[in-house]
Formats: sequence, structure tokens, C-alpha cells
Amino acid sequence: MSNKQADFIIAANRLPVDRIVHPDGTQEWRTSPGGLVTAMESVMQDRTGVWVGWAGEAGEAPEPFTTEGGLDVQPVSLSEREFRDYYEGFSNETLWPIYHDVIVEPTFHRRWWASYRTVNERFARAIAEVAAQRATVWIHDYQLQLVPALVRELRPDVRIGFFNHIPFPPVELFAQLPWRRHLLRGLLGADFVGFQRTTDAGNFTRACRQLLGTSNKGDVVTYQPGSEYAHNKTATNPSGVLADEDPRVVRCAAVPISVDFTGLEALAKTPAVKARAKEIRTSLGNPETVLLGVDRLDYTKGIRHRMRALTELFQDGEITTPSTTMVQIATPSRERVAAYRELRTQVESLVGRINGDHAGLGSTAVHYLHQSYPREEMAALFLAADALLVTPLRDGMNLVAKEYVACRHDLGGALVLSEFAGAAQELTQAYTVNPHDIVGMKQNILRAINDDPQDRRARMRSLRRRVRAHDVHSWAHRYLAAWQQPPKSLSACDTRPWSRPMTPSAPAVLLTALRAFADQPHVLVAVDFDGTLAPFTDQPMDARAVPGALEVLIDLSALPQTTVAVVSGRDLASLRILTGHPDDLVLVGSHGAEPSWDSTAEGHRLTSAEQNALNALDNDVEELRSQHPLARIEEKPSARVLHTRGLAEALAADINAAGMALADRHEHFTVTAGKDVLEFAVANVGKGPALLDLAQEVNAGAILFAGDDTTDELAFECLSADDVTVKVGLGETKALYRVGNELAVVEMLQELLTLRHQSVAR
Ligand code: GDG
Repeated sequence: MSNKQADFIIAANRLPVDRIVHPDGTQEWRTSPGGLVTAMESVMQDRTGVWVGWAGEAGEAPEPFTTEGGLDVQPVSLSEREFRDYYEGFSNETLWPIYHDVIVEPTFHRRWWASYRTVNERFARAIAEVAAQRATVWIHDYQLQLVPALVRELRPDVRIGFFNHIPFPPVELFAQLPWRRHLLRGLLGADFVGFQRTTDAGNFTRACRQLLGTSNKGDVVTYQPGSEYAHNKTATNPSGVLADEDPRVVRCAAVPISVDFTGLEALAKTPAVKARAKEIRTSLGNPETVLLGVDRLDYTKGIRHRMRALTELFQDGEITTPSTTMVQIATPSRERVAAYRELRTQVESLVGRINGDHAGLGSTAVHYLHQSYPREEMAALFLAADALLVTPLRDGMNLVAKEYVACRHDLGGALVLSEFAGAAQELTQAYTVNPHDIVGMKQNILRAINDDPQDRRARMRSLRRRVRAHDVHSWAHRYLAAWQQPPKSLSACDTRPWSRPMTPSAPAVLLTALRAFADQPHVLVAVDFDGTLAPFTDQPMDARAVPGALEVLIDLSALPQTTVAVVSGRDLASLRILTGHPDDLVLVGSHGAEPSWDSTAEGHRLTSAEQNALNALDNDVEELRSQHPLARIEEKPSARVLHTRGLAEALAADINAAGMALADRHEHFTVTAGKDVLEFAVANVGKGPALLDLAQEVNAGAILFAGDDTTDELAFECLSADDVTVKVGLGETKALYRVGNELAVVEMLQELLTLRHQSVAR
């Protein structure tokens, strides 16, 4: 073991180095330049750091060494048997499927679990030996979930963070694991547990509450080590309580990972890479359209679904060879695991069938490459592709999507992205698809290829802005900042408006209004989304409609002469995702600027003056973002939104003030302040005019509109006294009626469904 003690330790299953053996027999360790290494370089600048991990070869571990890039590494050994049981077995055949929605069935073996524990203990000892007093220890990923608690036991002086690169499953799936409590206790040894998405953090805290009986407040889990045995009273422990340790307070939050934007962009700008991109297109026969897929050959990546969509596109004649061709890089992965071998057979048979049916002499439909390539070649492929298809069924983040965006400095290309990849929460300007919906996927692939080049460039510009602002350096620094942040106090959660007393309209009064409305010949029922159908969440894409909400809307829309719309400030793409792409509902996004019913207005094409105004605003917004890294900026096609939800009051006020100062400088924008949001809209439409337009379009004589926010107030003002306007929650309102919360909205709509049903049956 090394005598070196470090104040910053990274622990990951794999060291970021590969052994290179030269023809003359000499060898060297070369750093494999992954995102994590780049991120760590930027946080290790003023510290002494050591990376603890497996060197990639079974057997005795090499002695600690320093790589040619100056990275100190502390190898941990794995025997051949441990590689099979701990890595291939427990990590990849037990945990991986459970953590990815059980796409394939997990396998449970006690021997694998024993090996996982042994290897985690070995990692913990290696960390404890190299950690200086009060060192910072950052442990990565699902292979090492027991390590935080094991390190804490050996070295209570160190500060421990954990980052989970893959999703954390809902407790219903996680609970299948026979060792579920051990894993949670292992993770709760950390001071801070980071996840890719807030849903993952939420799944984890829920699992802790349900399986360990922790008390959770906001983003903090308070855990009394041993207390879960309360469920397990025994003769030697009649009270069932072993709580002789102090309670532990663990913060859990989402800190989504990213890529080295600047490095990738620079690589893609090198003459060699640009020339190679051209060469690739030439070698493919200079097709009009090159589609690309780059994935580890893993069943989570949705390669089969993608191939099915492609097969149908060729069958339908929507795409043909030689003008369109697909390149699928399927990097070899976990090749000794049965599910991966089976996947390879299936993918290769699908590719074979597509080529058999649709390729010609000298023109291939799918170029399938089961190999890995140097990063320069990857960058060239990204530059050569007109669309990248990223269609996982479940993915923690998906770095390939972000790498593609970072490489497209020419603003070319288009990103087709599964809504089940963590990246979809940030990359909202991608062509979002549900990989299970082959029809939708086909449509979006065609849109990505055929959309107006201007629109495609605008999307790419916006995607690039996002990835540039949230690159891997900012990820690492945000992680460290979040780790140091004091726990969010619960008082922020307790002040949700509808937990205070309120006076909803008397049921009889509302019922009378609903009855009169239901009797109108043709009606428009419209509701806002956030705060009306779905409770607010810290991360906008985590919002979910309360149970029954979407169902009752769809049932209403099935009735004759009843149009149902969801009218929101969100952009149309995210609204589609959050409502589940229902065909029967009309969706109106961006405060009316993106009505799904009017394809000419969809996406609201900006005039060049509007685009210039937006660009000027973006420069100032970037400035604001650099001064206030915790401010969240949402980009909509025709607006920018400053979110301060979940931030400390003083900080939110500062950010708001900075936002208002921007409003003064950018007078072309309509600035609307909502709940913890400030929206700058260049296209001045508004929910009120959008509702009136829609009512006219469908010939509705009466409108019911329910909403909770300031922008809804403006809509209430536009409607007449014969319409039914419903305020949700507390606060001053111009609406005629009021209900308490989202669940009360559902009850009201169910009442309306019954009344409307009776009315149309008469
Ligand atoms: C896990 C989570 C999360 C692939 N083939 C080649 C190659 N790659 C590189 C890609 C990318 C990386 O491998 C793959 O990263 P992904 O994010 O796409 O997927 P996972 O391997 O499943 O990673 C995932 C990630 O952790 C980080 O937190 O995003 O959700 O599952 O960087 O470019 N690189 C080279 N040649 C190849 O052939 N050079």
C-alpha cells in the first residue's frame, strides 16, 4: 500500500487507467480520458488526490503508482472469482436490472452477495488507509454501495459523499432485493448522497422511510442506526431497539452529471476530426441522411426498439437506401453475462433482417459495428451524423447525448432522445420519444431528419447552451457545493399554500355553476397543469398529475361536443411528456404560444427581431447564472424562465431582484412573475387569448378554466361571467369559484363528468 495520504479520495469500481504493453515488452499505464477524470482534475487542482479502484485485470493488484498524467492511483485487487461474483454477478445481474426497471429479470445468489460485501470491505480498507485526517471521500456508483458505512466505521473523521450514476428504483422494485436494508444502511453512511434525477433521490428517501423507518424532512433523511430492528424484536433485544448511536443526518439531492463541453468541442473542431467526418460520409456513399446510434451493447439502451422503428420506416418507404443509412456502434459490454449475449444475438438478427430486406448492392441500410473506437473517431462520427438516436428504456443520464451536442459546433445534426434517459430532463429541445411507442418514435425520427433546417439549428443552439452552462466541471463543483450546503429546513415545505386554512366555494354553489355549464351545447374544459393538476416539485420534470386527473380529463374528452385542454406555461414538449402524449387532449404550451391544435403556431417561429431580442436576453441570463449558480433557467422556444423554487428565501429574493433588473433592460419582453418563477416571454400571447382562440376554433359556447397562478389570473380576466373560472388554492383572485388543491380539482372534474354525461344523454 502507498504511504501517501490524500485529502481528496475518489473511489470507483474501475481505475481510469489501462495497462498498455508495448511490442518490446515494456508497459505503461495510460489514463483513459473519461468524463469523471476530467471532472476530478478540475476539483483536485488545489488538493492532493488519490483514486482508489480496480485496475481491470483479475489477480493481485499492482502497487500504487502515479500515471503519466500525474494521477495517483491505489489499485484494489479482484480475484477471477470475485470478478464473476461481485462484478458480473451481483453488480450486473442483480443490481443493474433492479435499478433499471427490471427490463430483464434479476438473479439473486447469496454467494454473489457475500462476494459483493467482501469486495466492498476491501475498498473501504483501501480508502481508510490513504485518507488523511478529515479527508473528503467521494464514492461512485452501484458497485460500492456498502462502502460509505464501512469507511465511516473505520474512519469517523472523514467526510463521505456518494454519487449514483444509474437510476435509483422505486421502492416496489428495490424491495425485491433480499439485502435491501444492508444496501440502504451502506449508503446512509455517507453525509451526502447524490443522484442523477430528483425522482431517484425521492425513490431513495422513500425506500429509507419504508424499509428503515427513517424520518425524512425535505431533502434530509434522519437515520437512527439500528432502529430498523424495531420490527424484529428478539429474546435478547425485547424492545427491538438498538439505538445506542447518535442519529445520522444524510442529505440526498439530484446533481445531474455532464460532459467536458469545451474539450469535446475543441476536439470536434480539429482539422483532423472534421476531415475524418467528411471521409466517413464519403465512405458511406455520401448519403443524404446519416443516422447514428452509439451505445454500450446493453438491454437498457433500447437498441432493439430503435431497430424496430427503423425496420418500419424502411418498410413504409419513409426512408430508403442509399439516400439514408444508419450507423450503429454497439460497444462490447459484459459479454459473459447471459442477458447481454442474448441481446447481441437479437440485435444482430434484427440488423441482418433490415439489411437483407432493404440494402442493395453497394448500399447498406444499417452499418453495425460491434467495436469500440478512439474518442477522435467518436467525435468524427458525431459530426458526420444528421441525427443521433438515443432511445434507452431507462438510463441514469446518457452521456452520449450530451457529447453529441457538445461536438456539434456547426449547429448541424439533431438529437432524438428517449424521455426515459435522465438527459431528457435537461435537453428539452431534443426530439423527445417514448421508445415503447414505435409510431411516435418513427414520427420523431422523421421530424428530426426533415424539419426546417432553421428549426433544427435553433434546437441545437439551445441544447448546446444548456450543456455548455452545465458541463462536467460545473457538475463536480455543484456536487461539492451541495454536499457542503446546510440541510434545507422543512419550514419551506410546510408553507405550501393549501396546507393553510382556506375557504373553497361551498359545494352547492360550485355544483350549480357546473350544472349550468354542463348543459351548454359545446363546451371547452381547460385546466392549468402545475399547481392545478400536479403538485409543485423542485425539478420541473418531476411534476406528476395527481391520481385520476388525466383519466377524468380523457373521459370528459370522450363525450360529444366536449373539448378538453391543458393550458400551461410549460413548453409543449415537456407538457406532452408530463401528460403522457394523450391524443384526446388539446395541449397549449408556453402560455398560449405553442398550441398543439394549430400546427402553424406550434413551436412559435420567432421573427428575426424576436430572435435578436432573445439572444440579447440570453447573454444577460448567462451573466446572471454565473453570479447565481443555484438559479435554474428554463429555456422555452420563445421565452426564458427563472426558477427559484426550493431555494433559501434570501437567495431567492436576490435572484428575483437580479431578474427584475433584467426586465428593466429588456423592454421587448412580457415579464410575468409566478410562484417562484419569473418568465420573460418574447411572444406575447397569454393563456386568456389562447383559450378564446381555441373556443372559437372548436365552436365552444362556454369555457371552464381552472388555474392557480398569476398567469391564470390574466386568463380569468379574459373570460366572461358566464364562464366558470376556478382558482385553485389560496391568494387573491378574479375567479368566481375556488377549490382547495389538486385533488379537489379532480373531484370537481369528476362531478362535471357525471353532469355532462347526463346532459348529453338527454
Ligand atoms: C452510466 C449510466 C450515465 C461508448 N462507446 C465508446 C465510448 N463510449 C463512451 C461514450 C460515453 C460513455 O462511453 C457511455 O456513457 P453513457 O452515459 O452513455 O452510458 P453508461 O456506460 O451506461 O454509463 C449512464 C453514466 O454512467 C455517467 O453517469 O450517464 O446513465 O448508465 O462517454 O462516449 N467511448 C469511446 N469509444 C467507444 O467505442 N472512446
